[in-house]
Amino acid sequence: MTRLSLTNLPVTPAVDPRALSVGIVHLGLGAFHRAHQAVVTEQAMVATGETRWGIAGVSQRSATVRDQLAPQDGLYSVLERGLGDPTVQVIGSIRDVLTAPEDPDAVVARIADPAVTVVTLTVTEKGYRATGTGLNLDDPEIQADLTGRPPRTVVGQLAAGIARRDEPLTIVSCDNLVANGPFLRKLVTDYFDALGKVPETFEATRFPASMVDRIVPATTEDDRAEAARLLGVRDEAVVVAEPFLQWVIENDFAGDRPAWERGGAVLTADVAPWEQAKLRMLNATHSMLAYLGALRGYETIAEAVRDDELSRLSQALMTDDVVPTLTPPDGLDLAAYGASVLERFANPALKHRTRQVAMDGSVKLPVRMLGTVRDRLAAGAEPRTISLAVAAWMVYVLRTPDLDDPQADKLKAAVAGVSEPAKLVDALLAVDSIFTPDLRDSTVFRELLVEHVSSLLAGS
Ligand code: CS2
Repeated sequence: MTRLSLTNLPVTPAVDPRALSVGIVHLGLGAFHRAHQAVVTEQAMVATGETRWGIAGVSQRSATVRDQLAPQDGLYSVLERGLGDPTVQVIGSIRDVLTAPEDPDAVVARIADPAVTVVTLTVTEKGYRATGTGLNLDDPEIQADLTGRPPRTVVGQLAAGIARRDEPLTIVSCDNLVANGPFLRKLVTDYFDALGKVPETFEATRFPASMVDRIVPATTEDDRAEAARLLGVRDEAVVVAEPFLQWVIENDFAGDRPAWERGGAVLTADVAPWEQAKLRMLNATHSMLAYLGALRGYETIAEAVRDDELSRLSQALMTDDVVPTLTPPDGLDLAAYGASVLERFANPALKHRTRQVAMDGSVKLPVRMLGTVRDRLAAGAEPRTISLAVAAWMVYVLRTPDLDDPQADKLKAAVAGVSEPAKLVDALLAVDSIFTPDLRDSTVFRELLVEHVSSLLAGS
């Protein structure tokens, strides 16, 4: 079958890709970016007629995405799977693809390009190479970047790009982190401090926070076949997504930016309440369903949330533990939001695997679960269901031989040979890159964990 490309265009992209110039660099060219920011950016250009917001996407590890996109002139499709028939849309906003390990200098040169005024990032939690409080200066890749080699880490790339610019830049983190913008600013500051020199343009560099939301499971061969059926041409780079898409961005830019609000995003003065509601309600419940679901043998999140008990627990997690910790953003009804999250999870067409959501627990738990635990303990409450979610992760770590986690070796070593509930809880609570002393020392939390781990271990 012929391959999607500019000369084989079954569905015309909403903008003419040939007319676009690059104004944005995106670090982390995974499926999420292609189903989210790249779509909103394209829609913003359609609405305004602007052509200067083409994207140069950077893959941080392998050349797979470049090899998929290059023969297709950067084009790819988004296969939307909702309750009705799937639909497909061809996206043309990605105009250049770089593979960082092959040419790290080219990445820095792109960030330094005066035509580029915005850098966006989706590099996942672990891509930031942070400790709980700042940049992980013990990370060997950070140390190697600090010696002055062409940078390989995200923070190193940003710092080198900023140092080469005359005009200030805006850097928008689009990862699921608490206060992602200020957090990234702190990491880049730590990097410059370790270097011992801060470039003049850093002062004016902006790091707006942003909240992103769209469920984007890994693409399967079935999805590629479905897209080919709908398009009539083969697309190796297709991404799958639910119909829902949300992007809330703090309106704090150093220079020009795309009119993302014309492409469906919300620009606001304060992202924090949106972000907190999303991380604590959606992402925490997602993770709990992933761990409990995987332990019950469910392949997908949709199967897990259709289990009556897991559905009830999801509801309890949000209502009893999370909602009391939140200050909702204006106009957001938290009960309705929770119900809509569960409906989205139940979408049977998405086939989002529990294993995929379960990965990288060591960096996800602190962001999506432990803040809720801390707040409930401080309020003198018993955080029952959120503790079950943490306990499910503990049992998952114990039971999963090929754990997919940046700290897998450390976690597996901690639980090796452990079979008693209290020992499992203590072994994992002692991992100080995940649990802070206040949590480790809480008898209420520990007792809840031991109780839940006991019943999970006994249950199968
Ligand atoms: C998920 C998220 O894999 C995960 O950890 O919880 O990727 C989730 O699908 C997105 O944040 C939804 O916006």
